[in-house]
Amino acid sequence: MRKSTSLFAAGLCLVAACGGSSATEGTIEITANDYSFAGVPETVAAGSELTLTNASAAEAHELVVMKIADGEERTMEELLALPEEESNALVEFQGVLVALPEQDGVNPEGPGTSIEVTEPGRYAIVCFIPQGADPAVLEAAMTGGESEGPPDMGDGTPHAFLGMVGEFQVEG
Ligand SMILES: [Cu+2]
Repeated sequence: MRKSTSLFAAGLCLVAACGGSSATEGTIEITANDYSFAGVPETVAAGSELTLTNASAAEAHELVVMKIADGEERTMEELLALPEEESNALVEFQGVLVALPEQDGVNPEGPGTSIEVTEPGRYAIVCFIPQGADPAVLEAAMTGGESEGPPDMGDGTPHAFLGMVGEFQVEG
């Protein structure tokens, strides 16, 4: 019965023009550049899926999606500047897609090429891959299977600190 209720709600939405809400829904295609995300809507409808396309020919990028704690109003810059344990306690990991240069993002830990956002709230997207990391090392780690620990991606500045962050709101 849930299904028919939501269909009914969608019908109402059409008639009432949805009160001017402009939440983007469906599949949201985010593009990674060196070093920023493009195509990030301000508001996203709950149940939408995020995908990642890497437009860079040189760098690998990732899309880490985190839900920010309700009531948290500091900017992404302020949250990133906090000690790691403190910022970790303020966010809830939702998923990650990794994209090699000029490729689409895939879940490095299993099947899947998208991340669904279901709960309303404020979300952060971040890329933590270090600047200058060798995409071949990352690719080997993703396809290897017998990797021990995280791949050695060098000690470059994580892209997040070069501006590769974004945020959006999920509306129920
Ligand atoms: Cu990146």
